[in-house]
Amino acid sequence: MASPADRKQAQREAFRADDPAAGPLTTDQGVAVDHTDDSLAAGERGPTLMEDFHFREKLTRFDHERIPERVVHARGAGAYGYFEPYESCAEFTRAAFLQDPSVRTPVFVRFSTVQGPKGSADTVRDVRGFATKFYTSEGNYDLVGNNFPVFFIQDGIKFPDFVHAVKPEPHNDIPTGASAHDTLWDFVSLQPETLHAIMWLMSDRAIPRSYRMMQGFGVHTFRFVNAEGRGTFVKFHWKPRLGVHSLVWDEAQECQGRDPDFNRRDLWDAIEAGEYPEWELGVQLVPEEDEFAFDFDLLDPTKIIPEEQVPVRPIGRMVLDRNPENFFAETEQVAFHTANVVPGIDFTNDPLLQARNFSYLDTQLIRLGGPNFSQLPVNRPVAPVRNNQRDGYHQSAIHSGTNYFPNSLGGGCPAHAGAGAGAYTHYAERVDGHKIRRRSPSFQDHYSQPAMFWNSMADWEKQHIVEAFRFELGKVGAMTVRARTVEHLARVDGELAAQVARGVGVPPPAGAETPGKQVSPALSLESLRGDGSIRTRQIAVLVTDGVDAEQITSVRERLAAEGAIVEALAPADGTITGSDGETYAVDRALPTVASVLYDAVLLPGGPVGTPPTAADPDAVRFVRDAFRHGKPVGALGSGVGVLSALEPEGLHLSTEFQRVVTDQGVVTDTSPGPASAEFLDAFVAAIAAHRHWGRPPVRR
Ligand code: HDE
Repeated sequence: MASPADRKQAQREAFRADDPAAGPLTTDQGVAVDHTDDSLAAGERGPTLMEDFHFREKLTRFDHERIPERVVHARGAGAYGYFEPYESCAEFTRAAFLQDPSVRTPVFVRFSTVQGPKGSADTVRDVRGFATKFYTSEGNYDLVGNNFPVFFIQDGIKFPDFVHAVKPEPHNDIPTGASAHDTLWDFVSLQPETLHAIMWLMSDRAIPRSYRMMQGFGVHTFRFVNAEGRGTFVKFHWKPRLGVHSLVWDEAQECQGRDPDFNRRDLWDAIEAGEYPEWELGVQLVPEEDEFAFDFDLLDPTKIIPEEQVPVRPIGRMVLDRNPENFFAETEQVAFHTANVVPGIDFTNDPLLQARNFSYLDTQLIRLGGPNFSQLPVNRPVAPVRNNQRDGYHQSAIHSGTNYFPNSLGGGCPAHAGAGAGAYTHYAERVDGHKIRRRSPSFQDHYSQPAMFWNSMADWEKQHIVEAFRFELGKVGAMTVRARTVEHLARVDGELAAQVARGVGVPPPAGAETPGKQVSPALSLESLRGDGSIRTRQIAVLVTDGVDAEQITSVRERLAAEGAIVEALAPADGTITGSDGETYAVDRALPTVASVLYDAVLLPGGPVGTPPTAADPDAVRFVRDAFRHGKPVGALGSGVGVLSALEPEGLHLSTEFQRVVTDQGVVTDTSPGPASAEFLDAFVAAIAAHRHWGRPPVRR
C-alpha cells in the first residue's frame, strides 16, 4: 500500500503507457505494422493509395497533436512534490491537509510567464505564475498565485481589456514576451489601478534568477473557516528557502538568446540533481472583526497587507522532488481552477477572485476539449470521485448503475455526505445590497501603495526601476502615452517621475501631491536573501593549458562542499593539461556558453607571469559581462592580471600583492599555489551575496 505522500505517484503508475519495447509497432487499433518508412503506392514511382490506413492514421494523429495554448500563462514548467504543515492550523481552518504535521500532501506546481506564447523565452520582463495543486484527502485544492502580491486590475470584467492591451498588438502580433509597447502603456496611463502591479513589473521581481528563488502569493484575500464555522481572512505567501534573487535587465535580455529555456532548465536540472527546491507557506491572518481596520479594502487585489502590520506566520513547507515524465501529458494538461477549494478554505467578495472562479473552468473546457479533463492523470484527485456527471468528449470511464439523484434503483447512491462526513459547506456570509455596476469608493486610492513600494526600495532597486520605465516607455511610439504615464508617476513620487521624464523625452511633470512616506522593509530584495548559502549557484572557472591545477582543485573542492556547481570552461571541449602536466576534463567549451548563464566566475593563474586567459577574447568578454552584471569575480595568481580588462568598466585594482583583497565582490589573491582559506571564505561570501550593486551601472 503506497504511503499517503506517494498516493499521487502510485495513481500515476496506472496511467503509464505500455513499454513500446515490449512488442512490435502497431496501429492505434493494435494491428502490427511491418513497415513505416514508405507509403503504400501504386508502383515504385506512383501515387500514394487511399487504402494505406497506416499512413493516413499516422498523419492524422500528427495533424492533431496540438491543443490551444493557454490564453495567458502559455509558457510554463512544472514539477511534483509534497507539502507538510508545521503544526495543526485547526484554530483557523478545518482543511484536512493543514492539520497534521505527519501527513504529506502530494502537489503539482506549474510556474509560468504570462504574456508570451508557449515557445517564448523564459527571462522576459513579466509576472511569473506560481500555481499549486494540492491532492488532498478531501479533494483537490488549487492555489493559483503569482510571484507578485498584487494584480493589475480590481475587477475581473476588465481582464480581457488588460490582456488585450499587454498581449502582442493585433495588427502585427508584436511584441513577443514583452510589455514595452504602446497598447499596454496606453491602458496603464488610462487606468491608474494598474500602477501598483506596474511598479512590481518594473522592478527586478519581474526577472527572477530562478523559479526556485522567487516568492509566490495568493494575491486575493481568501477565507479560512474552522470546524465551528468561524471565518478568518487569509493571504497566502510562498517564501523560497534559497532567498529571492533576480537577474539584471541587460543580462535577462542576453539570456533570452543564449538560453531561452533558462528558468525551466534550472528547475529541471536542480530536481534531477537532488537539489529539491523548497518554499515555506506563510499566512497573514486577519480576524473577521478587523475587516475594516485598514486604510485600504481587503477585497482590493491591488493592495498588500504590509508584513510589518500583519506578520506572515509560517504554517508549512513545500518541496518539489520529481520532474514530470511527459511535458504534454502533465505540465500542459494540468488544469488549475481557483474554485477548486476544500472544506476550510473559502472565497471573499474580491471582484477579481469572483471572476476567476468563472473563468478557469470555462477556459479548461475549450483548452482541453470537453468536461472530462479532471480524469487526466495529472488532474485526477486522489480523493474518491462519485457523482452522476456522465458522458461528454473523452469520457474514459465505464460507468454503470444509475446516473440521477435521488434514486432508489441504485440504492440511493451516491448519497449526500452526512453530518461530520467532511462535506464542503460555504461560509454563511450575510450579503445584502442593490444590483449596481459601480466600483466601491474604498477601491479608489491608486497611489499610496505604489508609493510605499517605491519608498521601500534600496537605491539600486530604485535605479533599476527608473531604468525599466525608461526602457519600456522609450519603446512607446505615442508621446501622449509616455507623458500621461509620467503624470501618474508624479503622483507616486516626484523624483521617480522626474527621472523617467528625463529619459523618455517628456516634460517633467509639475509637482503633484504624493502620498506619505509609508515604508515596508519586507518589500526590498535586500531583506529577502534567504539562508545565505550558495547551494546550486553556477560557478564558471575559466581554464586553458598550463592552468594552475592546485588552484582549480582547491576552489572546486570548497565550492562543491558548499553545494555550488562548478564548471571548467576552456576555449575548446575535451581536456586541458594543467601546470602539473596532468590532463583535466573540460566541462564546456567557452564559445557554447556565456557569462549570463552563470552566477560567478573564477580566473585561476597559469605559469608565472602569463595570465592564461588574457589572449582569449571569449574569456575577457565573459569576465567583463560578469562584472557589469554585478556578479562575484574571483582571480588567483596571474589570473588577477586578466582583470585589467575591467578597468574601462570602472574596476580599480588594488596594487597590494600577495594577499586577499575583496572589493565590491571582486576577490583577488596574487599568491601562487592553492587558494587560501581566506580567499575561499571571501569568494564564498561574495557568491552568497549574489550581486554587488556598488559597481558602475551597466551601459551598453
Ligand atoms: Fe489567471 N488565468 N486570471 N490570474 N492565471 C489563467 O487559466 C484569469 C489572475 C494565473 O499554470 C487561465 O488555465 C482571469 C490573477 C496563473 O496552468 C485563465 C483573471 C492571478 C495561471 C485565467 C485572472 C492569476 C493563470 C489561462 C482576472 C494571480 C496559470 C489558462 C479575473 C493570483 C495556471 C488557464 C497554469 C491562468 C483567467 C487573474 C494567476 C484564462 C479572468 C490575479 C498562475 O482562466
